[in-house]
Amino acid sequence: NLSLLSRGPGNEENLPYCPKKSPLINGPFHVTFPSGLTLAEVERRNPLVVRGGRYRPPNCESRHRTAIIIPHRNREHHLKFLLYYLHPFLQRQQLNYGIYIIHQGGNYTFNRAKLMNVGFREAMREEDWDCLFFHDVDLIPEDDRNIYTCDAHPKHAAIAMDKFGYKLPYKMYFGGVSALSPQQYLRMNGFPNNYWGWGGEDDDIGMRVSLSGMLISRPSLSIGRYKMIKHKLDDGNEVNPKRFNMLAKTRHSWKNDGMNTVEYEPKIMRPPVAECRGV
Ligand code: UD2
Ligand code: MN
Repeated sequence: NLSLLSRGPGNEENLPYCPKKSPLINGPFHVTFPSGLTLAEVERRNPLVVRGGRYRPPNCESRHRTAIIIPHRNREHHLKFLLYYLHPFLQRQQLNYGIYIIHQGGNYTFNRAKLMNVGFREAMREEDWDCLFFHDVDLIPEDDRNIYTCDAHPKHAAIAMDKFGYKLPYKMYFGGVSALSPQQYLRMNGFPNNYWGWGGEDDDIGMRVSLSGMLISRPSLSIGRYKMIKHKLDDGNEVNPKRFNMLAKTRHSWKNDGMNTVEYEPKIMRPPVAECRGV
């Protein structure tokens, strides 16, 4: 019995598959930032989320296993709002999901793309995810028809953002929120490890997609809509002056820098259930 097997140990119920299209999808919703929101409130609103930010639909076997990878440092305020919207959003899509906050320790210059490689490795170590969403902490989706599953080609999901007037800023843009299957991610050797500070890494990633012979898939402009929480450039994430020189070399460097060279010292935080439910 396949549905029983795929549910894994500890879940003996034999549930039917969820419908191909979730009946809980509502379409556009209005994003606001309620004052006084706490993580405890996010937890209270998502009682079925368990340790490690994991969820599976209670009444059917999901057809999709999606990991959300969020690069993070000193953005607790944004993280709270993202989780407030993202948990219910993913639950309405009837996904089997896990949210991984990949926190960069210390004060050294921030490295968004390398954190994604770390997230990929740690998430895949834990579960055989069939899709990974690489998600800025400050981007809130505004339409739940923007389904968090993977396509036949790497997907750029954040196509229409308020900060760019809900238009794609340029054709090769791949920043904000993107989604790749493990096979797609490894085919392009993951993301670069050596972009320290702000900028350039998203274009490097976009170039890797085409250098490895893949196309970019996108939702429609009316569905791939996001609101970005307004912010300044963070301390420790100064603009990277080397970004243009580095981008000029990507076609030669991508095979020698990425998932095959990522090194880091992991420190996995797993607070007790009561503290981390909803995170
Ligand atoms: C743009 C891109 C982003 C990335 C960045 C250049 C959009 C919406 N996003 O974002 O994908 O390519 O340019 O690097 O255009 N972060 C922290 N702590 C920090 C610094 C960054 O958590 O101190 C994380 C966080 O998830 C944040 C992301 O890195 O959303 C990108 O950094 P940003 O939001 O400061 O950059 P932004 O908005 O210009
Ligand atoms: Mn931002």
